[in-house]
Amino acid sequence: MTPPIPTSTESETTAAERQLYRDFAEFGLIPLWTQRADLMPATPTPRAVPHIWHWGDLYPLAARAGDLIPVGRGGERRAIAVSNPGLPGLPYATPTLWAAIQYLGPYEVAPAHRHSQNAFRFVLEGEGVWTVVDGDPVAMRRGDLLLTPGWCFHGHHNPNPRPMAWLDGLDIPFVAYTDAGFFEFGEDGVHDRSTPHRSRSERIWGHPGLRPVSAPAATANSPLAAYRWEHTDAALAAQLEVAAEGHPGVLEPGHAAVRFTNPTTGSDALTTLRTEMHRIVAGQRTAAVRETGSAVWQVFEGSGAITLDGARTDLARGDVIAVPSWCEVALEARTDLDLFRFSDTPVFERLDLARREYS
Ligand code: 1HN
Repeated sequence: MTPPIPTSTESETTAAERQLYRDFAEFGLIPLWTQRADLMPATPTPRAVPHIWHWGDLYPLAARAGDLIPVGRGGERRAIAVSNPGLPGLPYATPTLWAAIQYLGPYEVAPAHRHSQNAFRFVLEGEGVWTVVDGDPVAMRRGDLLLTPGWCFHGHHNPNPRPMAWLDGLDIPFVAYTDAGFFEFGEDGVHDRSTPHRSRSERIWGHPGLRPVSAPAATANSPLAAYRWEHTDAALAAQLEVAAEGHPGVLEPGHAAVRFTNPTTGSDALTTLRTEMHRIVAGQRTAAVRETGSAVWQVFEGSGAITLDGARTDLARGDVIAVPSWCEVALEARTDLDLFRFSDTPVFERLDLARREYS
């Protein structure tokens, strides 16, 4: 068969079309019909990929930074972000979440500042640093979640001869993408170097089911600066205990979970970040689930494995895992397995973009 010979009308159309596309470009326009499948895929197609960083690699590198790189005004923090291989060159765990290991050496101080971005610290190991949040010194200990809500001044100081490292989580990529960020320096260093066991915020807000009558009805972010491991641990243990007695109260058999909430609203502790602790009993496996929005997990204690879109990897204490949107996740516990998880889910729920599917 001979190929069709273009008619003069067709070649003119083609020349006219080519000129049309050149003119679109010149006037800063892009037509939908060349882009539709990329703009609106049938299901999410994240650039971020599932990825695991091992604590055994993170900690020694942070310690080396501790020996070589001072902490002070300008850089502000000795925080080393995980960079998702699907987002090359960006200090982002996922398109919306920042996760970093931060290292503070003996007697070091990270100067006070504030920013629009919400932040928290989660302590895998060690203790002995105080984070001072709007003038309130908050002790950091293993298993604790410490909040630094957006626009609160905060600095850290280590009055001890031992270094300390922890996981920082922030909504930096989300705030960057939405051009919503502001930043301000605070006092140089941290003036209040006192070291109370309990912060003022915990003394006011840290009593289950009780709120001060004089406090504002609701605040967007939680006024409780510290969620202590002893409470988290007790809540998880009690869920499993109640389930073992034959009553409902856990997610799935052998899988307990708690969410850190704002005591003034019952919603997530931070407006942009969901924070949770999960406990999976040895030998149990969670159902495979995919969700819109992305998450980062850190193994707090125990060992097991995670399967991400069908690829299974062993997990050890301290491992940090990036889970992109719509990636199928299943966890299995070899020993009892405690995992901290944070995600951007509150944003997706507010915008009615949250979806979840069990396989
Ligand atoms: C920050 O203020 C902290 O306060 C940690 O510890 C990480 C990353 C970027 C910008 C500010 C902290 C940060 C950060």
